[in-house]
This record gives sequence, C-alpha cells and structure tokens, in this order.
Amino acid sequence: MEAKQAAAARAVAEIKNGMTIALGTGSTAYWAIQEIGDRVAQGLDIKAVASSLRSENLARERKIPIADLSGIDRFDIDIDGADEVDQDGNLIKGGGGALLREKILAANSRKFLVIVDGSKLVDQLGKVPLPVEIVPFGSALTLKNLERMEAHPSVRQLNGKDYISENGNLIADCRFQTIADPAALNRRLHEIPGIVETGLFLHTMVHSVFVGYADGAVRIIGTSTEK
Ligand code: A5P
Repeated sequence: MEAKQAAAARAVAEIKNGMTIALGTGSTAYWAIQEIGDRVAQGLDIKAVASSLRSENLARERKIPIADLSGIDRFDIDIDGADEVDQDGNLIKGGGGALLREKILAANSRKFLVIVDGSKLVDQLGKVPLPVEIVPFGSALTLKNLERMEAHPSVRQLNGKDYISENGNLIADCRFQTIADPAALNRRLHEIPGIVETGLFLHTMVHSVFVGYADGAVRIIGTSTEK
C-alpha cells in the first residue's frame, strides 16, 4: 500500500451510513474515492459531491451516488489532499487547479479531513507556488497587483495555452518563498479585486490531517474541533 493510499483509507474509515460527503481532487483524493467506492459496493449508504469533474467522473465509475449540491445544507465529511501542510495545520492547495470548488466544499463541511503523505509536511508554507484563482477580465492588472506584493506570479499553462479552471478563470501561481503569516496573506490577497480565491486553507477549517507512510502507518494530527 502506498503512503497516499494509507492516509486515504484511514480517513475513509471515518465515513458512516447516511453521511453526505465532499470529495477532493488529486492523486491522494483518488485513493479516497477508490476506498469509498469499495465501501459503497459493500453496502455503505452515502451521497457525495465532487470538487472537480475528474473526481465526479471517478466517483460515478465507482457507483458512488452523486447528490445535487443545491439540496445540501452541510457536508458531514470532506476528504481532500494538500500540496503543503505546515506545523499549525495550514495548507496550500490547488496544485490540481480545483482550489475554488475545494474551498467551498471544505468551508461547508463539519469535518474537513486532509490526507497527505509525509513529503507534504513543512515548517512554513511557501516552498510550492501558491495558486490564486483570478478572473480573466483585467487579469493583467490583477497580476501587476500581485507583482507589487512580490508574489512573482505566473499564469498557469496547459498544452501551450492558459489553463482555464472549471469556473472559467485563470490560475496565477505565486512564489512567495516563505509564508510567515498565512491568515494575513490570505486577507491581503482577498483585498485585490479580480482575485476569486486563494489556495491558502487556514488551520481553522481543518479538522484533522492524516499523514500516510510507505509502511502503511498513518499519523493523525488534530487541528480544530468539529464545526
Ligand atoms: C487540487 O486542486 C489540489 O488542491 C490537490 O488536493 C492537491 O494539489 C494535492 O494533490 P495530490 O494529492 O495529487 O498531491
């Protein structure tokens, strides 16, 4: 069992009959969806909403019942990966480009369970670029504002073209090097018109981080209480 799969399996063990589940995106969330699919095949009765078309398609393949988001008040559990986790449980997410939908789902979940392998743990966030979703209108101005705050943004590319998110937006990957105060940076970024959302997920929205290791062991780091 690989480390990501171990973390995913342990988090999925938290799911119980009757729950409404949010599904993350990425190579670790992939394992969670596979595990949930196995449990649904064994009779687990849940409904789910995915944070991306990729994850929704995988969930449908695995016969996980997909719910209409408009009918959901709150998710019982959201399971998703992360690109970096600092010592306080703050995250950088969005390497897969699904940060906006991921954050909407996480913010509306009683328990946001983060699944990572040990390589994602850092002392301070910022070694990986921070994805920031920006609207195409006026994006040159928004990028200039980001440059002024020394974000060193670059517009994400895919196959030689601007990457477009599932919400029709651009992603500016920002290189801050170190992020000493994630909450303050998140606030500053949100003050720039044109920025829709940032890949900074603060520890206050995280319930637990499940860290998987290659030998199948999983360390659980609790960060906040149930919402
Ligand atoms: C998707 O947009 C991301 O937030 C992912 O959850 C994150 O990039 C982690 O991905 P992996 O599990 O593939 O490392």
